[in-house]
Amino acid sequence: MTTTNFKYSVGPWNVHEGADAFGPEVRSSIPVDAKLRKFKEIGFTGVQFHDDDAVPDINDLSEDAIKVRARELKQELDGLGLEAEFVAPRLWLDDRTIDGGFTSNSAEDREFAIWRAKRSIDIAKELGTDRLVLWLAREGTLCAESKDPVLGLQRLREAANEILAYDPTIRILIEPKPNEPIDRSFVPTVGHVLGFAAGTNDPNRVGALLESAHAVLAGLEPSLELGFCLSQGKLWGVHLNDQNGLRYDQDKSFGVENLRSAFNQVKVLMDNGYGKNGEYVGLDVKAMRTQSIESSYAHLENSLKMVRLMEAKVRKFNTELVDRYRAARDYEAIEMYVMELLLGEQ
Ligand code: XUL
Ligand code: MN
Repeated sequence: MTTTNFKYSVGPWNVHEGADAFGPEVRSSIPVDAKLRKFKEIGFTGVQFHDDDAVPDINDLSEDAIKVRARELKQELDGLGLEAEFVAPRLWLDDRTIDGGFTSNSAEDREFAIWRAKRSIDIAKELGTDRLVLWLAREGTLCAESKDPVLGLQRLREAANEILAYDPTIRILIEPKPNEPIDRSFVPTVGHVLGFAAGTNDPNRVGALLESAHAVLAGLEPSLELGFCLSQGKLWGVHLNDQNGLRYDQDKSFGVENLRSAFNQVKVLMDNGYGKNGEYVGLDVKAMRTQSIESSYAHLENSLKMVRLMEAKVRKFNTELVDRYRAARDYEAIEMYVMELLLGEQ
């Protein structure tokens, strides 16, 4: 029987006010400390932070003041029995990152991006984590000819090397996404991430965070993308969620679109001992805009429940039976067995 000691994590942005590209907020804001308490109550032990989730108004503070604020947050987390999983510089909101951060055509803007990445490392160290997540939101093109793709990758490599040199213990987890907000990303998939990692000054400290929806947006199957990273010892984080095909990034609750894929995602994690080096099972899910403030956390509770239900299905999976079907090359039988397992008929 496969056992797990999965630890679960979530970010403050996963409880939000419901604004989308076409309409404003529909729910009032919930203060971060209230969110943290609720996360713990629901069953999360890890918290994912953007730099400015951890230290609001980060651009206006001195480097020392940023560390002081981060230390205060660490105390709060300790008090709640929570851990910081990672810190990610929010490099897509500022006026100075309109054209991207590390790959912006403006040298001044690239410098700002590096400054934020270094401050994120300072915060991470204060919070007791060695994980820096880079979602490369605007590192790509809206207009194909606006950036040289080779120079873009070189700039990204220089940035990664500067980050690696800034702190000898920090690990970079690149979270790829093929599009949105940009049209085309320079690093659209985990395959690109691992190729990119190999060209940095310390490939052992550059790995991947795979988000299910982002793999679907690239037309790829998330469980295979997870398997690819696991086969290289490079799956250092996950953002489980779901996505209905090639649309805007939906961040749906885990498993609500594709049960079989959800099952296979949990299975590949469990079969390969994901978590044994302290990795978290992270969620990156959004509440639907229709929901009232009272159900601000339902998508998190539901996603967690779905992961756990899938864990139970994986434990029930009859490996001996499937091995026999494999030997007989009876793949129709395997397929039906999995359907019945998921439908509760096994
Ligand atoms: C964006 C996304 C981000 C990252 C963290 O699509 O997934 O929330 O996970 O910056
Ligand atoms: Mn994500």
